[in-house]
Amino acid sequence: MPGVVLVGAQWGDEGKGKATDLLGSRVDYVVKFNGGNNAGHTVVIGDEKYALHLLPSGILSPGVTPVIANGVVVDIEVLFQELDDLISRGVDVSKLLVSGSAHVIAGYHRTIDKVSERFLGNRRIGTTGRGIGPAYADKINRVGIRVWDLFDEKILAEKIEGSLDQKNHLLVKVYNRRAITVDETVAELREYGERLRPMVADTSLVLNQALDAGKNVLFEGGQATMLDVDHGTYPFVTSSNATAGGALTGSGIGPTRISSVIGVIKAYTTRVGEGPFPTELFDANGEYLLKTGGEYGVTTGRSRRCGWYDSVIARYATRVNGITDMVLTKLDILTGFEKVPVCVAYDVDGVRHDEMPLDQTAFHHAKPIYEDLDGWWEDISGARTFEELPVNAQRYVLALEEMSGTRISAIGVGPSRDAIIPRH
Ligand code: 2SA
Ligand code: GDP
Ligand code: MG
Repeated sequence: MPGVVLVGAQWGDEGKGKATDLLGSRVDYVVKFNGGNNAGHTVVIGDEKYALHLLPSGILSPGVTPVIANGVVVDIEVLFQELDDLISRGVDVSKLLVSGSAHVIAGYHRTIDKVSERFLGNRRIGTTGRGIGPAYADKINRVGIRVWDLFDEKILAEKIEGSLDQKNHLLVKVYNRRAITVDETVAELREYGERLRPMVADTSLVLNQALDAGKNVLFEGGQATMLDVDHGTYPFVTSSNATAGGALTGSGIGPTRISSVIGVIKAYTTRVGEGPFPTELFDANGEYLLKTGGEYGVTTGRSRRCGWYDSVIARYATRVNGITDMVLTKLDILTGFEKVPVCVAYDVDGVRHDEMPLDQTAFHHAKPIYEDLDGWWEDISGARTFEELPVNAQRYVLALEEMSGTRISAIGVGPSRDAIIPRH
């Protein structure tokens, strides 16, 4: 291995949780490097279904040390809810490490996230309302609270005071809300401090030492390429770097540590929240993908918007992440279509674009140019080798591989841990 990054290649919910879990038996550390409890990763093990948000999916693999690194924003109450839920289900969570430099989500971040979305009206982002954007904004504005700060009440109160200064002005004068007091926030954050303390570590040091010792470390991206704050469909993005580069700054390791980048991509496309989506379907096919694919948000329960596979996005994701291997998921959901359209390029106001237009106005105007591939009718959920797939399903995978500019090294044919076809 030893340093492997795993990222979403579309707008999220590609099945990163399952892909991480699959690699779990081969890795020593699984690191969450961006985002927070906006993420929702589903892992199905036998009859048990786990929905993970703030915890890295690798926590379900015995032997793995899960790490919440510096690039994450941590809602401590949610962290302990998730931990308690896993403990009650018999999962060993004792190895979890949390970076002291990770930023903390406070109640006022959640409040501002929700009221500002309401205030934006039809310009809203469609956030998860978990306070992610406001917590990252504070980090960049240098008024954020870090995990280290929780252990010194005086410093904590000072920092909260600094952070609340402008916010209360905004909350009271603009949003017509009550002011938030320093004391209530100190009480909220201090409540969990003592329980958190034994988990807190210099995770950059721990990970670099692990890599020096030849351990395998998997960096698990939250959200996805098209939601990345720099490379996604800005402003309809999350507030962190969900692309491979985020694994470096988000965990304090250097680029020379990474040997491969795995992109997880669905055999069709989904998006939750607002923003442009060229291959989105508004017809019975979209409804079919939603229902058959069970495309509902793991965190908020929102219906995901559904559309066909977009190879322009796949090529873009390959490029901006340096993807070496793709895991193609949910091929089983495409069973039963006469033809399966795949977007090969965009028509933007009469001009063909083979590459992703960076100008967001152009991307809003992008109309997909489709190539129709032949479908298949057979149930493929029991296939465990490439050859067991119907010939048209094989052709679909080979066509996607060719169009996306990277090899497809594994194919998902069902939600369970074993429903996967390895290739290469
Ligand atoms: P935020 O809350 O500030 O990160 O929202 C900004 C945009 O990022 C999108 N986003 C997501 N998109 C897909 N999946 C996510 N996780 C959950 C899931 C989502 C859910 O796995 O299903 O339950 O609704 C996720 N998290 C953030 C979000 O929709 C905004 O477009
Ligand atoms: P993540 O955010 O990328 O981890 O993905 P989510 O967990 O939000 O959504 C992916 C959904 O697809 C989950 O319900 C998984 O159990 C499911 N899933 C993953 N791979 C496959 C697959 O190959 N086939 C099917 N049918 N479901 C899958
Ligand atoms: Mg998800």
